[in-house]
Amino acid sequence: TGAAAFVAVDLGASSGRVIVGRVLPGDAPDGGGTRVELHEVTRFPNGPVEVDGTLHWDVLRLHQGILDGLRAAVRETQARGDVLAGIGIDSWAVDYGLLDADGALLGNPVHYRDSRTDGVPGTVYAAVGADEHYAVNGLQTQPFNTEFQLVASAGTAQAGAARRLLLIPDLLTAWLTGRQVAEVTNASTTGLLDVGSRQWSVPLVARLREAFPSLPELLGADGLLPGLVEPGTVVGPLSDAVARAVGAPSGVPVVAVGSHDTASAVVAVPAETDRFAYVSCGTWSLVGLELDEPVLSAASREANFTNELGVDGTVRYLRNVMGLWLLQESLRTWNAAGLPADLPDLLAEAARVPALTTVIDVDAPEFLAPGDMPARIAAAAERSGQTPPQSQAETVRCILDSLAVAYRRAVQQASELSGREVEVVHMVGGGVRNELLCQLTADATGLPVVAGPVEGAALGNVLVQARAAGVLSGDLAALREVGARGVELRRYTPGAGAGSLGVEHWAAAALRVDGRA
Ligand code: LFR
Repeated sequence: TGAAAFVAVDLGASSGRVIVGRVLPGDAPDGGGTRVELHEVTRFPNGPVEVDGTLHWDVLRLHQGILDGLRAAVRETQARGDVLAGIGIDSWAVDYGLLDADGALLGNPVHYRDSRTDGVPGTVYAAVGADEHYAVNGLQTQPFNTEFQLVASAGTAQAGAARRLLLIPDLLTAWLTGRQVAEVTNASTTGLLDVGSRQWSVPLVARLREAFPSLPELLGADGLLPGLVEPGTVVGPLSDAVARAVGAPSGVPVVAVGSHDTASAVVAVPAETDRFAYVSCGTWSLVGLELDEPVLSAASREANFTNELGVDGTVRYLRNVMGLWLLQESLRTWNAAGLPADLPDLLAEAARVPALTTVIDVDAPEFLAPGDMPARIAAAAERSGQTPPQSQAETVRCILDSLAVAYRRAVQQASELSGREVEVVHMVGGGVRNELLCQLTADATGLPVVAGPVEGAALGNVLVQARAAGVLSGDLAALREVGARGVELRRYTPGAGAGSLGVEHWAAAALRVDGRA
């Protein structure tokens, strides 16, 4: 008989992927040596669509991409004689679709980089304090947190007509199954969850509705928010209509995985000790630790560390670093201006630019919105009294060095604020293909870097499904062992790159970025 095959739908800000994970038994007599083989079936572009000055997601196009991917995955699985044993969807966090009383989508979901939330956190915190928030939700302040999006849109006709709010993966899951849930890892990015109880916070929501009476009802029988489920819960079988449309057998379970992509990516970190930090490296870089309990101290809040929920009762204690968005948006700007910009060439050239020539604070809010990124980087360099990058390669080098400086700060601070020692940095996600960035991360942190898997979120998605189906068993460590077996890992040693600088240079650069040197 064939292998158990699971479909992982992993939606990123710049592309969506449908990936099949086959769980292959090992040849050890005790069944040991089980591994997962990942195979990308389809990939489709994703990105913001601006209409009338508002940035949206083209969520119907994403749904179509999922259907096309499922159809191809079913065909492949059948050709191999495998058994299609589950489907799970993960995506970026915070964004949502609103449904009316008939269950119809009210407009296209708004993109988290839209400017409608500019200034909103300040308004909200003036009414319900930042400290009061953090004590309950443990969440970082980002202008795009779901809570702030809801306040920004309160009183609109659309909000008035809304009867249900579904986060993006939950919305797409509902379109596959007809069932509405809120998966908890992603719900933890809304701002409305109690990080300790892993339940919607009744008191915090009440305080918000008191302060902003035009906010719609959120909780209770008439509330917008559906019931919560933990990762590993079967939401329901693929609906008959969808099963027919994609040629799938009936009854394939659709599973709530760690539906926040970062939660799935952290499951796939091939850690062998609990003294690890991770950098989940895609459009964003999520840098932090896996903990058993949230860190809710004032110092943690001031450092804007977030306590997002992970699989199996864990907490993802991390900071959002602006990530490869800076590079993606630079390439887009150059291409739009008709300048040749080939990433492999630029990276090769950037590797020859001396390290730490120019470093900027990548997390400055001015980098969040789409637009001319090289110009914003040059302006930031100039403002801090440095020579702005003079070429595309220098701009790329400035981005990579500055990301590595930000990783260094985040790893150090996470360790200090939580009291957890860190011995190794794991990099997962598409960004690990960038070898220069991996080496710079080792140099900057002074720690060994283990890079891989590239499709971290998809692997974590498959591992959680496989356990829910009873094909795998055990705790996160057991899942990680299985996951690590199927992937190629690369190791980077601090100081070992051509032109690597010692860690003291990175410490000095971090002070420069902080304006303390
Ligand atoms: C990464 C990510 C981050 C979240 C950001 C916006 O893809 O999910 O974790 O902060 O996107 O949703």
